[in-house]
Amino acid sequence: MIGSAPTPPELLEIAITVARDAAATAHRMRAEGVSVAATKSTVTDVVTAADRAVERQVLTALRTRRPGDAVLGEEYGAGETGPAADGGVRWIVDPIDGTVNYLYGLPYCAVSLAAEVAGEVVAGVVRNIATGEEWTATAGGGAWRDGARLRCSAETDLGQALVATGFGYDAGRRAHQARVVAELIPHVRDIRRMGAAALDLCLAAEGRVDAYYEKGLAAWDLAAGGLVAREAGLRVTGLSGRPPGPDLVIAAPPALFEPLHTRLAALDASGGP
Ligand code: LIP
Repeated sequence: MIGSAPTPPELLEIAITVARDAAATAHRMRAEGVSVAATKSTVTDVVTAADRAVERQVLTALRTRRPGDAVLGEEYGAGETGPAADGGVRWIVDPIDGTVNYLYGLPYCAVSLAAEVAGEVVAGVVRNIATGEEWTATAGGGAWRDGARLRCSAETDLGQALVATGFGYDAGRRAHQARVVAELIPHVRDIRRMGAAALDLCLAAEGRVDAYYEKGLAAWDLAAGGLVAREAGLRVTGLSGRPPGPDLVIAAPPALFEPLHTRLAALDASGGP
């Protein structure tokens, strides 16, 4: 690696340019008609031609702007560039988060792109493909949507909290997650299942939901939205002090974190298939 890594604002500028172009391509391909190209972990875990085309476009753009950087993507993994050099930059991309929504034409899907330096996410952008809403953040630089600085919910009563969550593609896991929701729902205001983790985290960042949790997220679902959420004041962790990851992600304002964490731990939210 030559010289030091760019600053978080410099990486964010690249991420925004690349994500906007990617979202435009996804939007155009949706208008032209989209179908299932293949399935992945289960028959309901679909990938469309647009997921692949958009990730390819992001890879090419990053290779041009930042030739030596590593890229980890949902569709092509890390295979295209290999791991990041020591202290180097790794980009983490979900070309279309909320692919099932995208397939059905529901306006809740996003391009998510984050830059990680020495293992820490330092810049991220989440752009809704249908609405054009754009959330950005840099480590220590705050979280923003369309030029407005974001602060998470000030709600202090879990019983009044609107909580977002999601379900996996495996039927057994969905059954376990549904049991957790069934036990949790009497103790919160209501549940929202909207279908895209990156957007759920961004809505929590600006208090359009009060909190979010989900089991089964991959790095690309979490990287950019997780930074936006943290920079807006949310605690974003796993269960029992573990880092946020596939076992469980909990994103909640400080006042709601412990009561929500206690309920989710008691309900074995990180358990099941
Ligand atoms: C989706 C996540 C969502 C989850 C879905 C799926 P994808 O990611 O964003 O939160 O509930 O099961 O994992 O597959 O659309 O990139």
